Amino acid sequence: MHRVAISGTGLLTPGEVITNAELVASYNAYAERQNALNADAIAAGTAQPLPFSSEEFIVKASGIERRYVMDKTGVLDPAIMRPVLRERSDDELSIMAEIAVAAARQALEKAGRAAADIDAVICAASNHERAYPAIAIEVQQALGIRGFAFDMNVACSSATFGIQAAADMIRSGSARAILMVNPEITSGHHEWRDRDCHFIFGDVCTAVVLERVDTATSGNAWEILSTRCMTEFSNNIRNNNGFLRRTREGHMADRRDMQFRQEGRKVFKQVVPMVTELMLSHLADEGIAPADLDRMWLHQANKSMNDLIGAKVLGREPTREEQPNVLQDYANTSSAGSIIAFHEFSGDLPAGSLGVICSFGAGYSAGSVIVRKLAAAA
Ligand code: CO8
Repeated sequence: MHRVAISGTGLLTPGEVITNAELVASYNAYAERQNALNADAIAAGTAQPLPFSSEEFIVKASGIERRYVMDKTGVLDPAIMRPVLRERSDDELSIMAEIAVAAARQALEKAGRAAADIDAVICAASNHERAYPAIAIEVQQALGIRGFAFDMNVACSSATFGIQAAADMIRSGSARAILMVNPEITSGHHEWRDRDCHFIFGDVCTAVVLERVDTATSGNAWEILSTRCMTEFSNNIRNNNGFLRRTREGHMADRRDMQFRQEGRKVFKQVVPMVTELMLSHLADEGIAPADLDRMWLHQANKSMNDLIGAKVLGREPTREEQPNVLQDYANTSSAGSIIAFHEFSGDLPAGSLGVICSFGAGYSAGSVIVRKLAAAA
């Protein structure tokens, strides 16, 4: 069995930013417009007016201040309220593959690896832009990687489940090194017209190179000591869009359940204890005391949720260094969130530091990855 390390990460941040002020102004203009259109039904009591959103609520309830998106104009246009992305021909690189390739190049460079060193590509994301051929195979071809590639989806936990799958393959010898990419164009399956969740998501792509410890030469390589994944069925985060849509009467209409929807308060209450238990039992089974952790890179959905999980795991309030958040700048980027935190806040720690990458979200699903920083190769 081989020991496995994360030896490089990459981050592609889209060029367009939406602040809370811009988002709320656009949503409120949409609500006003809809209320004017439905004025008669609202006056007759047969329809409810759409409520207005507020910046104060968003920051207080979530900690989110802005988000990056692939297309700002469409999302903010009260007559559109979704990104408008150019259709590409079958011969062009697809948009998910394009951002994945950009993040992957960075991760490969950080790891000091070339395409020839990689044996497999995993595209782990909460939605894929088509059924087949796999986005991962397109990325594989674009980078000139041999071996095999596949897509996988475990919503917000796609990246940690992808790390476990990759680590197990490297450990057992079926691949020497694996590239995992997480292109998250959440803006495409988000519901920007729903006041209760319109502020939650952002777009981004992360990439991770995993290889054997004995080949890792990067100055920021982290051995994967242990991984643990769990799932527990819940309808509290759901999206009913799928390939059977056109087989069902009425499903081609603009239906609310064909985009992301959630019972946010229930998710908060149920996921916090679930994740705390996962992290604590995982650490205990590996003989690691929470007090020995130098850093936790948590899923980036909600600041209060992270504060609570961090405090329950450590038994005291974590410092910002111990538990860095990126959600104020990126919002929830689904599976990429904990990887962005790791990418931005792992290089400063000395060799021997211990940390946990932890994701949680729809499914429910949660993944915990315990890592220790390796000494730089001589
Ligand atoms: N502006 C003003 N007021 C608002 C707004 C708003 N935008 N939204 C809600 N309110 C009001 C409500 O109407 C309510 O009013 P009242 O008390 O009068 O009824 C009040 O504010 C409180 O509302 P909530 O109870 O909904 O507010 P919360 O404090 O619970 O905060 C959150 C809402 C921020 C959504 C919070 O519940 C949360 O973050 N929960 C956890 C969510 C989470 O972690 N989800 C993970 C899902 S993501 C995932 O797994 C990936 C899925 C795949 C990716 C999908 C990509 C699209």
